[in-house]
Amino acid sequence: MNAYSNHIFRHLINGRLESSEQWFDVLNPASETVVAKAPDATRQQLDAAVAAARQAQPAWAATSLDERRQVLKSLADALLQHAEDLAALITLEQGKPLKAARAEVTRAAEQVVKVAALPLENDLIEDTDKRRVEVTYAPLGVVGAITPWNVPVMLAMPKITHALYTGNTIVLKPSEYTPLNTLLFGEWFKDLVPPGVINILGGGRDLGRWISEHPGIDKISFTGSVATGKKVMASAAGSLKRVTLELGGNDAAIVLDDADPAEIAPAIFNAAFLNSGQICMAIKRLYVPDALYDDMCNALAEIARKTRVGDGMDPDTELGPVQNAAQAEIVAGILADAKQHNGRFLTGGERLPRPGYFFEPAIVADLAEGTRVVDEEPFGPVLPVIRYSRLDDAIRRANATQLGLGASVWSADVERANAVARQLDAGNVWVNRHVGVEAAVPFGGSKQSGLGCEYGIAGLRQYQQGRSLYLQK
Ligand code: TXE
Repeated sequence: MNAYSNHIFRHLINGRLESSEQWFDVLNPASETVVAKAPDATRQQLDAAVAAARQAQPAWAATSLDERRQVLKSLADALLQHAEDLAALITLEQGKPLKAARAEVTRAAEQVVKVAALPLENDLIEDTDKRRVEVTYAPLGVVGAITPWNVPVMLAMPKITHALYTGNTIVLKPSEYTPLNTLLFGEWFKDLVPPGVINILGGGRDLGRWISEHPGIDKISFTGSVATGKKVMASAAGSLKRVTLELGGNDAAIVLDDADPAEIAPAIFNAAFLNSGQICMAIKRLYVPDALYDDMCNALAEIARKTRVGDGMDPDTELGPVQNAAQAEIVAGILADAKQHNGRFLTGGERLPRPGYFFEPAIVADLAEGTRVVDEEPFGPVLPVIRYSRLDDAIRRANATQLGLGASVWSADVERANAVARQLDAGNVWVNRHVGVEAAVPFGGSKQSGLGCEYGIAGLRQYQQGRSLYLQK
């Protein structure tokens, strides 16, 4: 039993909480027991949500930016007001430590306000005696948003914010692994926005596909795997929907030979193992020069040994479980492959023999490209430390992947690090840090890590249709 066992989670459609014909179990990844049941939307319920969103959109678009800012602020306030309840539910269904769940809620609320403070102005291209050329921006209409299970609130709220701030309405589907938090805040949002402006539906892959295909939806904002992102794009092609895709990463971090391993190890460890490695822009490959290799491996292993793995509800826990059984299988397969290739495990390497999807954080040395742990995104608590002899070779290897979400360079000499940073092919490149999204800065991936971006003016523009106006004087 938990605080939500008897809670009836419902869809939010046209300003009303609606029940379902079918339900599915949502599991706690720390115990593999049922947290609660989630409603599974029918096609008719999706149609009703899309119709409501379409109907509500013109009036919503007619409100002023300031009014929309106020409404968005009220959503952020609702999250903060119920932060403890929401954080507890995130931990129950997602697994992360309660402290991290609280931080997710607070950060999501802050980002709502910051994104809704960005200026949304027309662009003036020319203003002469003869003519005025300007670009105006209108909402697209109805946005379909599909979110994953790793940081459910932190990924859903920006989609709501981008859509609403730019005058669109939204139909949102959270992951079937972690739908409860999103359905819960739907209950609080119900009376804070006009009916139909925000619609939230529980459901799985079928519902995701129906949303991607739906002719009444104008744009899809998707965060998830590369494989599913491609399917979404194919489904969206039918009505030539706009798409923003935020997909997986296999982020490289390159340590330069002047860095101090002991000093940088905590930040590198955190950026690799945060949320048990289940962050799209976590460090997933660490390139270290010969001279520092052993020291870097040992410094990371020392932190890993001290890190407490357990149920996120336990206040001592620093790393929770992997979120679901399928992901645990992927991680176990990648660990087995690393062993087969004679990877040297300084720590970790096994799934823990107890209920829940737990792994000790694994630091793996002596492997290179051609192994799954280096070539694929584990999305779990494992980091390969890869040796290099020449910096140009490390840069080439860091870039030699079909993914390009983030990358970073670590050095005591920032000038030198900046020069390397400029050579890394990724949507987001950091120096002496890794991971992080700022409201004013576009966040997107290069190559197969995504399409388009969110955040910043550029991110907001993706929710708008530009119109080039050639006005005569
Ligand atoms: O993601 P999916 P999964 C990566 C990570 C992980 C892998 C699989 O590598 O191992 O993805 O995770 C909905 N049309 N990331 O299986 O399938 C689905 O219901 C439309 C990276 O959970 O991409 C869910 O709401 N929608 C990532 C959402 O897509 C469909 C975070 C994501 O599910 C659909 C999480 C379809 N055909 C995992 N099929 C990141 N970028 O942060 C499924 N969905």
